[in-house]
Amino acid sequence: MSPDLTPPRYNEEAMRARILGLVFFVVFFALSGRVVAKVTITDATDEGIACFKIVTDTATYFYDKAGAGFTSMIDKAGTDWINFRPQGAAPDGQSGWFRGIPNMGLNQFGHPGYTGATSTTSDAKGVALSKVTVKSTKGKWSVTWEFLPTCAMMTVHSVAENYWFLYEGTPGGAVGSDDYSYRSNGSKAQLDKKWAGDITNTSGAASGTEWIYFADGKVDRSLLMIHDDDSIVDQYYLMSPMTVFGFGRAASGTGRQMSATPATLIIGFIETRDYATAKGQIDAVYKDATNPGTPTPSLPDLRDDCDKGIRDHRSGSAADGDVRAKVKTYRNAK
Ligand SMILES: [Ca+2]
Ligand SMILES: [Ca+2]
Ligand SMILES: [Ca+2]
Repeated sequence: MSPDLTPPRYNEEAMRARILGLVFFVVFFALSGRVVAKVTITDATDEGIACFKIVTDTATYFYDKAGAGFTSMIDKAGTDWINFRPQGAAPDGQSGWFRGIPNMGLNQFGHPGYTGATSTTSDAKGVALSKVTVKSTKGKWSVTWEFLPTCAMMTVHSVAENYWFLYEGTPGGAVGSDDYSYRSNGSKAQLDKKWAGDITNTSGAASGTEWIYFADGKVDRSLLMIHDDDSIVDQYYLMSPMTVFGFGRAASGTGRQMSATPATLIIGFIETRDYATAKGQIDAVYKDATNPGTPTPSLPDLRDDCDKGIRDHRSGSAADGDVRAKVKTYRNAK
């Protein structure tokens, strides 16, 4: 047998690399065992209307295909926070027909119960996915909804006329005197109190946006809406028994004040009503939805990238820092 002429220093480095590789594998497979959040889309009927039903970890959404708006937004406890009801002598007003999200183009588009929009998805039905995308169009109106485990985000591509983003619904199943909202300027208001004025953002959460959440008085949960920051008036009032909130809603009347495209609206549930706690959750939802500057890679892609990084590290072609970064990215995405 020939003697090993490899310098001792080389062997030390090779051993160190092997140990590091082993550590990364242990960390990687420990992380791989965690549950991956998923989103599924199916065709369904809600309130007698043809919808997409999108089920996520935090909410179940029913999206009216022809109306391009939500008939229902159901929380983990099975409670509907919209309660759109088209039955009865339509229009059934604030007890049903007026309700919905985003209700963006009055008598035109983006409202449950409206007709004429075409909504499509190219995602597989009934299959767990990391994200689901639905596109809706009607004439010049064009939007895309992306459904993630934590929220749903609409991007408005084009509009036929001025619009607003409304929440007309029932926090916690019904509006109560114990329900309230918090805005990103720190203002709290009971839901029987009217107010108007552009929402600023002094919260430090989801900067570059203006946001509001509607808290139920009994359940520690809130419905969140995040919109691009602007200087356009926003308004809330109670049209009992439903909320009327609008980004871009004039202080009185039905003047729709927004015209910008592209524009975004994010909606979702947060599992708190406390302002300090909500800020952290809202920031996380916003980062999740936007991941600024980079496209959102799928979890399987991140996992493959992580796996490749570990292999490269073991073969000596990847630096410690690189493979650590890949593991961290994968872990954060989960
Ligand atoms: Ca309530
Ligand atoms: Ca603003
Ligand atoms: Ca505004």
